[in-house]
Amino acid sequence: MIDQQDNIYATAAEKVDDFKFDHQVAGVFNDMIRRSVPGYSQIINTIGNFASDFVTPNSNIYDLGSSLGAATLSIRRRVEDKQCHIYAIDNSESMINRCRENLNAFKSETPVSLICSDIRDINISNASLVILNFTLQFLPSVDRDALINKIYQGLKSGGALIISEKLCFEDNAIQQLLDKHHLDFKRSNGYSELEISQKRSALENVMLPDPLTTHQRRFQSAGFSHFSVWYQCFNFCSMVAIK
Ligand code: GEK
Repeated sequence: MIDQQDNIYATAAEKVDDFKFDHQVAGVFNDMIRRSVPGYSQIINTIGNFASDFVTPNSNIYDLGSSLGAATLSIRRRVEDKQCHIYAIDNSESMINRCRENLNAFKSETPVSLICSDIRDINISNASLVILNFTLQFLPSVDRDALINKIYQGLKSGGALIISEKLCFEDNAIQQLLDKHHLDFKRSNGYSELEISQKRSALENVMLPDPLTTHQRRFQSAGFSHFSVWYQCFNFCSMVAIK
């Protein structure tokens, strides 16, 4: 598939609407996420490596908020001999349609069910690996504990949740410092000041990052035995929690 360049916010809008994962975003998503999220490629690649660590034969794998299927593809390559079933779930029909094209571009023996649904409405069972790669931050805050609890209940003992998020910081000096470096990262990837500020307005009410302490509290109260940050660059991090 042709990787279109993200210039959605390049021209000044009279009013910036709330961000939506619509047809326009799905068309440029690959470029958008790589130029906006430091470490994205490394995280996707490492999710595949985690699959080698955690996926057990005849188990289920869930990619929640799968977008164009980058994590699903990274995992699928590593589990061909495990008779697993991958569930890739996203509530954006545009994302699901493009994801289907991406998955069909590669041959595989591992079945993938692509489901257009809200991740709050799906069942999780017999899971050895669950991925929430930059998805939880888009859920209303009040629904986040319940989702992490549901994931814990659906995981097999020894199974893992990999969750990547933008973080916010209780310490204002750290918040400002890491935010500044993230903005520099976006500038260095060719985003203009206008694009940066309009995208920021669009996301303001839609993407609400938690501090690390909230994630840790959630893992603990869900019952996870082990959890740690395994990657951080500026205000973006990825964590692993093991049942
Ligand atoms: C990747 N994981 O490339 N139910 C289902 N899907 C949802 C919901 C919901 N309630 N809320 C948001 N989404 C991907 C990147 S992007 C992250 C994930 C970002 C979906 C939404 O449609 C979008 O595709 C995805 O979650 C978030 O590894 O854009 O920063």
